Amino acid sequence: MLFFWVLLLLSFRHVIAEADSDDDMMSFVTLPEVRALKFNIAYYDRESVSPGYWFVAPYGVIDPETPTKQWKPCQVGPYIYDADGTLIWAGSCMFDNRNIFDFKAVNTIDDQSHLSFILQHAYQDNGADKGYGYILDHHYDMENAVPVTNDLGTFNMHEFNVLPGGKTALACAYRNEWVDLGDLGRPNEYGWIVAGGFVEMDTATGEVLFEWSSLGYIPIHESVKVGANWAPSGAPGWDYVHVNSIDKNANGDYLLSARFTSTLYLISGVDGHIIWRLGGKYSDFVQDFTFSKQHHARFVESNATHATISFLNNASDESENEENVSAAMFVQVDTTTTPMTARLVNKYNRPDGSLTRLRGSVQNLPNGNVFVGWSERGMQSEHSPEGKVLMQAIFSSSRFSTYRSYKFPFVGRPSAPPDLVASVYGTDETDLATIFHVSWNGATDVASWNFYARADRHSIPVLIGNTTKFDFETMYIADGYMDWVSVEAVDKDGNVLGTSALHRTETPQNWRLAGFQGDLKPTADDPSVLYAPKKPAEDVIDPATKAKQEAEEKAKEAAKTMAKANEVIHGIGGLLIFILVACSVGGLLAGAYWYLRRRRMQAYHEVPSEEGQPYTEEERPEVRSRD
Ligand SMILES: *[C@@H]1O[C@H](CO)[C@@H](O)[C@H](O)[C@H]1NC(C)=O
Ligand SMILES: *[C@@H]1O[C@H](CO)[C@@H](O)[C@H](O)[C@H]1NC(C)=O
Ligand SMILES: *[C@@H]1O[C@H](CO)[C@@H](O)[C@H](O)[C@H]1NC(C)=O
Ligand SMILES: CC(=O)N[C@H]1CO[C@H](CO)[C@@H](O)[C@@H]1O
Repeated sequence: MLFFWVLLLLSFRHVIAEADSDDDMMSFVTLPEVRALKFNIAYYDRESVSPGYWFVAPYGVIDPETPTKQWKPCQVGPYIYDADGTLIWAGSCMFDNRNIFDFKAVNTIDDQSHLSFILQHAYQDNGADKGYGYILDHHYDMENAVPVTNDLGTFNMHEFNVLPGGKTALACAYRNEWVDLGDLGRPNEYGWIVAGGFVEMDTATGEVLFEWSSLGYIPIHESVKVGANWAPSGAPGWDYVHVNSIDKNANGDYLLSARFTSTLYLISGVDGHIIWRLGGKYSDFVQDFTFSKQHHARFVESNATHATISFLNNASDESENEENVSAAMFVQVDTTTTPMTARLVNKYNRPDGSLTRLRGSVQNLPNGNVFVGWSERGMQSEHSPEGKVLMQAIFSSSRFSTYRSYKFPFVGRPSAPPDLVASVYGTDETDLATIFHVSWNGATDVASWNFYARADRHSIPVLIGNTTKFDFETMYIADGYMDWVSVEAVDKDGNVLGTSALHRTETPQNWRLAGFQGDLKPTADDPSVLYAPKKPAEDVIDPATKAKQEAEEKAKEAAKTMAKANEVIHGIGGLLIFILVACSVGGLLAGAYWYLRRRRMQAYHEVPSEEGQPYTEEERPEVRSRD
C-alpha cells in the first residue's frame, strides 16, 4: 500500500520537475525568492585540495538586462559555495539580480574577512548609476560602495582589486579618444579608438589617485586585433588594447594585461612609463613560452629584479585561436640579464583540453595549489603544484557563466538572523508532527542546529531537539504540534553562533483538505509537557538539570529518527518520502498533495517583455567582445 503511494507520488513529482525544468537550480523553503545554481563536481584527489570556499558570480547575459527581462526569482549575482558545492551565501536578491563581476574574498584588509566585487552599471538609467566597486564586511554589510567620481561612463567590469590594507583599489578604465592614425603610417587620417588603462581609487571616496591610459604609450600598430588598413572608425572606436586586469607590487609599479596586444606591461608608479613589455609584438624578453589574449595577470612574487607572474593564457578570442588549449601559466621574469629573460615556471592546461575564449582567472593558493576559473558555464579546476587535476566543477546550468572564479578561506557571520519555517502536519491529534526548515544565508562554521518551542510568546523556550547541519537548508521533524519556535546555530565546539527570531508555526489553510481526520482543528502542544521528564525524580537533583537531561535524551531519540528519515530521503531523493514516513497512512495522499503544492516552486523564467515577445539569446546584439 505504502509502496504504491510512493510510486504514484514520485511520478507526480517527476512531472512537476519536468514542467518547471529548474533541476539545475537549488530552491529553498526558507529563501523562496532565491534560485541558486548547482555544480557538477568531480574530485580526483579530495585529500589534496586546499581548504576554502568557492566565490562565483553567475550571469546570464553580459550587459544589464532591461527590468522586464531580468532573471527571476533571484539567480544572477554573487554566491559562495563550500568545496562540496553546498551553498553558503546567495547574494542575488541583495543586488536585485544585477550582474556582479570579480567577486572574491579579501583577507588582506584587516584581521577579518571581507568581500569585494563590481556591481555593474544599471540598465539605461541615463548614466545615473554607473556601477560601483563594493566592499562588504564579514556580516555582509556594506563597508564601501566605491563610485565612479571622474568623467568615465561606467565602472569597468573587469577588475576591482582592493589592495592590502583596503585604503585603495585598482580598476580598469576605458576611454574613447579621437586620434590621428600616424602610427599606422596614415598621418592625415583621424578616427576613434578605445584607449585602455587603469585607475587607483580611494575606497572611501572613489577619488582617483592615479590614472594611466594607453594613449601616448601603446601605439595602435601594437594591437594584434586592428588591421593597418582598416577604415577609420566612428565612436566608440577600435578596441585596440582591451585591458582586462591590473595589479600592483610592493615597489609601487603596476602590472597591466591587455588582451588585444597579447602583452603584459609593467608600468612605473612614479611617472607612468612602460618599464617592460612581456609578450606580444614588442616583447622586451627572450622567452621560452608564448601566450596570447591573456587574462587576470597577477604578481605572485616580485622584487627589484625578478617577478613571478600568473595569468590565464586563453590563446584565443571570439574569432580565432593561436593554440589548441587554454592554460594557466606561471612565468618568471629576470631583468638582470642582457637581454632580459622570461621562463615558464608552470603550466596547467584546461582539463577538458579546450579553449577559454573569453574571461577566466588564475589563483595561487596558500598550499601551492592552483585554482583556475575557465569562466564559461562556471568551469573551474584545482591543480596540485605538479599539475595533477585534483578537482573539476561546472555549473549544472548551461545558461550561466562567471567572469572569474576564486577560492579563499572565509568566515561569514551574517548580521541577519537564521531563517526558519515551521509547519505542522498530521491526521489526528495523536500523530501531529512539526517540520522545521532552517538555514542561515552566509554563515560559515554552523555544525548543528538546536530547536526550541514555547507554550506562548512569553514562556521559557524548551529545547525540543537538535540535529547536525547538512546542506544549505536543514530539515528537522519534531513530535507534536510545536508553536512559537526558534533555532540556534551551533559551531563544532558547541558555541552558539546565532539565534533566529521567534516564529509561529504554519498550519494548513484547510486541515481537512490536508488529511486531518479530527473534528476540530488541533491546538498547539505545550513543549514543557510533551518534552518533559518522563519519570519522577528519585534523587534531589536540580530539576532544571534533570529536565535538561531528559530533553537531551528525547532530542537524541528525535535526532535518530531524523537521521533515519534523512537516509531515506537521500536514498530516494524526495521530500515526499519523508512525509510518507512521518505521517500515518490514512489521509496521506491529501496531506502529501498539500505539501507538494506548498513546495512547488516558481519555475525559472524570464519576465516577458512588454511586447510579450521575449527574444532569444541568438537574437541579442553581439556584445561578447566587451568582456
Ligand atoms: C629576487 O627574487 C629572485 C627570484 O626569487 C631571487 O633569486 C633574488 O635573490 C631576489 N633578489 C633580492 C634582492 O632579494
Ligand atoms: C591544433 O590541433 C590541430 C588538429 O588536432 C593540429 O593539426 C594543430 O597542429 C594543433 N595546433 C597547435 C598549435 O598545437
Ligand atoms: C545534540 O545535543 C546533545 C546534548 O547536548 C549532544 O550530545 C549531541 O551531540 C547533539 N547532537 C548534534 C547533532 O548536535
Ligand atoms: C603558440 C602560439 O600559437 N602562440 C601565439 C599566441 O598568440 C600570439 C598573438 O596572437 C601569436 O603571435 C603566437 O604565435
